[in-house]
Amino acid sequence: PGIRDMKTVFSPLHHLRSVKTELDGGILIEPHEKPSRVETILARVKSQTLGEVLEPEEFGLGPVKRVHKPDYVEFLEHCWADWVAAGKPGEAIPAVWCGRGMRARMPKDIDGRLGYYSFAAETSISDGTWEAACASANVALTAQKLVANGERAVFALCRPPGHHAHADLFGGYCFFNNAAITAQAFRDQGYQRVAILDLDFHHGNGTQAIFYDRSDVLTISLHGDPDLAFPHFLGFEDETGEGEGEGYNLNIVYPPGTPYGVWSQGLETACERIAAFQPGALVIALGVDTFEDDPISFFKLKSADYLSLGKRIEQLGFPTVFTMEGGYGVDAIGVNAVNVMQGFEGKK
Ligand code: OKP
Ligand code: MG
Ligand code: ZN
Repeated sequence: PGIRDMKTVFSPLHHLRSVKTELDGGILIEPHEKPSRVETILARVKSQTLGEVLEPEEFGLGPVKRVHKPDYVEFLEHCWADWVAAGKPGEAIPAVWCGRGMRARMPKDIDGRLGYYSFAAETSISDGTWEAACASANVALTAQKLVANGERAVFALCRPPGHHAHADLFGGYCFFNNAAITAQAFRDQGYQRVAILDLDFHHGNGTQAIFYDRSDVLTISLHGDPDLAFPHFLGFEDETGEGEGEGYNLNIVYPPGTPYGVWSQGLETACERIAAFQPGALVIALGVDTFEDDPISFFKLKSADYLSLGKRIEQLGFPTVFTMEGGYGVDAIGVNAVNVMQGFEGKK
């Protein structure tokens, strides 16, 4: 297999995640993270004949539980049924958290458990969320298996996204951390070092937290300054890892209006760090919400910039899995995401 026929893994089961609500600005809006996002990207994969499109294999919960806590996985599986059984009229939305000075113990009541297992309120849960989250992890794990079996790079067209999910927290539209699950799968198959580079506009807080005290998985994220952008409570540049992991987390933050010419200097810094680390595999948490017209973000990347970005990642020379993260609102997310792959392939 060459690099000129990149495979895409995609599951139609993503449609099962079809919540009607996102809490935003004090009202419930139609979610930004909606099914048409990945259908737009898939259509572009096909119209550009990027390469074969495969459905995922079933990996079960084993590789998911290598990253996520069993009680969290159990909570997600039964959350919607528990919510309905409690007689709630709408979709499941957390509304209470363990604030400073309160006790971080898990309550029995579904409202209490929703708060215990989340860090934000914009991510509603309804029927099918669990199934779609499982399918999304299977998409990533299928891409991981293909790369472990010799593919140079594979595009995991995941939905829902994953990089905000911690070992036992959902939020930011994420439930299972697909990039972290992918990296851990490489580790469990004997890869000594794995790097995760998060290019989504938002900080990959879940990914950072999962590997924060480890030196075997290098985590790097470029993102909007958390003082001004979600997730607000993690992602600052003084977060460099702890214990064994000291020096193995790197955050590069940018202000509103950042264009590719500035952002790409951070990409260069990230690439140099990854090259020094010499991972056996690379996972790119790919968001295209860095685009100038993204409705919820504030960088100014243009469509052609995604070709350059893909080319730079290819130059690193490591076996690579791309997991799809954010990118909203506009038809251009198809062009932009696939431009990364075509830049990588050197086709355009
Ligand atoms: C998910 B991913 C907007 C607040 C932001 C959550 C953003 C989640 C982004 N009013 N809400 O990283 O693209
Ligand atoms: Mg990022
Ligand atoms: Zn994002």
